[in-house]
Amino acid sequence: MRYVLVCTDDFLWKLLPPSPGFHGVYVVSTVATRARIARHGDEAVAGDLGDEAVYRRAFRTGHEPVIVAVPPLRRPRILAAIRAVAPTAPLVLLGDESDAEVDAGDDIVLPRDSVLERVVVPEVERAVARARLAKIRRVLDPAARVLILMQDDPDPDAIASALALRVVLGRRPAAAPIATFGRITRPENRAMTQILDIDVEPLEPAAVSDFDAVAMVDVQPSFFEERLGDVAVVIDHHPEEQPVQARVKDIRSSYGATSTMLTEYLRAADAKITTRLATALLYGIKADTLYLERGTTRADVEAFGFLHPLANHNALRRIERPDIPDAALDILALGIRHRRLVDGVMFVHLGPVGYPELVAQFADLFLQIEGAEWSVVSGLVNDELHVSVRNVGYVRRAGEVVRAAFGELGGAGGHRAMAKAVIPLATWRARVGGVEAEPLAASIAARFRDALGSGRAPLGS
Ligand SMILES: [Mn+2]
Repeated sequence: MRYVLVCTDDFLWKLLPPSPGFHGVYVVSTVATRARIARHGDEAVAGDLGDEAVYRRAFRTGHEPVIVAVPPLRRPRILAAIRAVAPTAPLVLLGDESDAEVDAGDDIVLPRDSVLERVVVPEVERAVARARLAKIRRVLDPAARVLILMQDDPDPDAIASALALRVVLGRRPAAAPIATFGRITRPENRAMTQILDIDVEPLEPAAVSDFDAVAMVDVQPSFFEERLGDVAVVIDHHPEEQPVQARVKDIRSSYGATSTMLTEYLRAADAKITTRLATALLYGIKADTLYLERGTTRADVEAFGFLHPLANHNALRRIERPDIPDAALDILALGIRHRRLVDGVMFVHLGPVGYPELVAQFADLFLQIEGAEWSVVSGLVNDELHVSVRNVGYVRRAGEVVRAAFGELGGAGGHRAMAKAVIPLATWRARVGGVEAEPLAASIAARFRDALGSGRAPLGS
């Protein structure tokens, strides 16, 4: 795009020199300045900035964006001259201390503060990240084998952060394995490691001594029962409840996700961010912040915006919506046949199901049925009754209703739009009644409707 840059001297030429995406004509006051700019092969015109004539030579279409940096006292005449030639050109004024009083009309005034805020501060933050990174590398680079340790049932934020740390350190998997003392239980998290091909190793605590250094992500030493000895690096966003003993610690509890912190490290390091890594980090931020709804800072939104175009959204969809096994379709068919939609609540009892996640998956599915504001899907898994609840989001909090309906019988809770209860069948038999399909479904619906009806006020009022 061609610009018209207006300034008495060569300040704008020095501040905004021509570049591949940015070229134009510098409008200056003196022939000497024009000559200096022209000697460098750049385009300039000279003349009285308060006179239309110089702008007739500078503009070609009259629609070129204009950037103006001139002393405040001369501004009114100069702007009038520009407007006489190019009345509709987009115009940005570089401001100064007197700008509070300037009425710029439709023009944009770029206050001096914003240069600090938009140009200097982000670069300072990058420099801070680089300095932190240098500290981490000084501690970890001498180690032949670095253990990247996550919590016992690692979640997407932990897994993505671990993968990112390995890239930040420029290490191959063997030189920095990603490990947990526990195992990954949630199916979406297992799907994440499979679809994105991330190697998470189960590790015995005793094996920690085989490594030359331990780096923790999304977790702190005090979260472990095991004693871990010397910890080299801790990068985490959980509040520091006990002082963390580590050679380098970076704990930012205002952040929604450790993945956000690692995204900053990757950018500071100018590391190559593959599609796989971007997808993992984006999922890490999404999962920990409930799609930027919970505990989100500007940094999380910034990292999210940076990663979004780099990620594989097909892979993300496959992770978030796990496959439904063929055998589950018969269970689904049974559920569909016995479904009941009552006052906007879709009740479905599936009977015995192979594993608990199917109940949750079908709860998502049944919420899509026309007229359903809630879906309440139940199933029997081993000796437990699982109830998954979803709602459209603008009604009462799901977690609250589920606690009221089932809290006295077992584990129950959740968030605004999703919740679940898990009740031992023995408790249900003793306290409520039969666990055969019909009485069970009827009791679940009755308890849920009671809880829903007894709510004090709908959400948002
Ligand atoms: Mn986290």
